[in-house]
Amino acid sequence: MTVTPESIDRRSAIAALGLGAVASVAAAQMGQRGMNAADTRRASLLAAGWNADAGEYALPTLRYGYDALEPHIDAETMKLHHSKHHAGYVRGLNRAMDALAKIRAGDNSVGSIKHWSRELAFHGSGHVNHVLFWMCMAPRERGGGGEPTGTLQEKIASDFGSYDRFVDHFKAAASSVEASGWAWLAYEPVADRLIVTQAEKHQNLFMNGMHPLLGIDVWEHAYYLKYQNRRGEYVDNFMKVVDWANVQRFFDRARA
Ligand code: MN3
Repeated sequence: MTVTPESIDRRSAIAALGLGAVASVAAAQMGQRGMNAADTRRASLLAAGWNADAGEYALPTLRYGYDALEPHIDAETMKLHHSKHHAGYVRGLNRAMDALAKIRAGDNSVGSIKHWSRELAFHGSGHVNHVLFWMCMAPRERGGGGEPTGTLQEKIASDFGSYDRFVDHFKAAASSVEASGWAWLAYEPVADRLIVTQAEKHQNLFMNGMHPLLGIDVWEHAYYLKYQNRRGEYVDNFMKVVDWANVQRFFDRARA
């Protein structure tokens, strides 16, 4: 493959955005199913939201059907959320990347860099957050719900006091995000500490350097069709479909 400044930019972006964790988790699972190395790499990047053949970000296919998280997350919400909202962030991210490349090439005014940088942060974070969000959930018959086990369980108990205290903190964070945003369980590697935090919109208030592990989307598009203004009830139901095995994998990779 020819390495161009453009491809370096995109590869750097995908690493910085935190999608490497998803790609590596997906690659491990695909490798176990007997795919060859080249196909595993292509498919795992696609699972992380990057189409290597087209050289652009892409909407990943969900690992489960739109109705698989019923009754906790309804099929209509899942379909709109994935096929319309997430797809829109993918388009916006590719558009911003293209516009910035044109500016570097001299085809666009540098005066628009501020605008496109903001678009990049918003749509890029929107894309990454949703890739992680879908990976953080699973139907009950495929391991969704329950509680974490192993080193993540131990770390949660040590950093939050207990799993129940973590859940109280996480739910309070998710319930109190002002307007549209997210709550995250994240890992801060310098202090070797788990943190619960919020983000407004997709990216504001998030601390650089943290590795996102478990995120809940609390934009109204994530729950309003079923739960209307009852965000707390949505958060309770989200906890019943958390894929703790994948969250553990993100934790392992963040700590590696
Ligand atoms: Mn969303």
